Amino acid sequence: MSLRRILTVDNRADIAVLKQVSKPVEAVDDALRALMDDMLETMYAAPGIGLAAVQVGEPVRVIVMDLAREGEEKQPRFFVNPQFTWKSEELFVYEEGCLSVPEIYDEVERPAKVKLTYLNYAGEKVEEDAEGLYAVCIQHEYDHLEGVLFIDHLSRLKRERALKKVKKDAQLSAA
Ligand code: K1U
Ligand code: ZN
Repeated sequence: MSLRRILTVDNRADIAVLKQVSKPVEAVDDALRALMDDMLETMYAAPGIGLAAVQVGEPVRVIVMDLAREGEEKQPRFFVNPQFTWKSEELFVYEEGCLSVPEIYDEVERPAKVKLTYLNYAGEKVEEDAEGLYAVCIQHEYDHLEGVLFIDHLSRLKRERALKKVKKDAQLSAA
């Protein structure tokens, strides 16, 4: 397993990759499992609760997640080719963050509950209901597969302020 670099929005080349629509996975094989292992290690190290493959420069439809709290046993989850089959009309607001938009947190409103299908680490089809943080996180990560960042849900003013801050922070930490 190895740690991968997480692409961030202070870098123009990284933005071009993050804006891509990720391609469907054709087979859940050992090469894909190696990518998922690297993503999980990278997510734990960041630390984060979710990560999409495009965030490590691989525009394929793969997500990893672990919503276990500190001190709880790890609960890694792997999603290949996820699809939503239903979204509630009821909405839920949550203050989101993103490893590709470091140190920016803001409220995003999304459907409170979703139903989804995906292939797991073994390549088996899973159908699941999600609510609470699980629903928030899977929708945030699914957005990455479509080239959408959580700041794209904010007003133009807030998005531009966020991008400016991320760039300034990156310059300061490089100096
Ligand atoms: O960049 C990402 O997609 C990961 C992101 C996932 C996420 C967070 C909050 C709402 C929706 C989606 C993160 O993990 S940001 C970091 C974070 O939330 C966190 C880090 C350590 C402990 C607890 C949370
Ligand atoms: Zn994100």
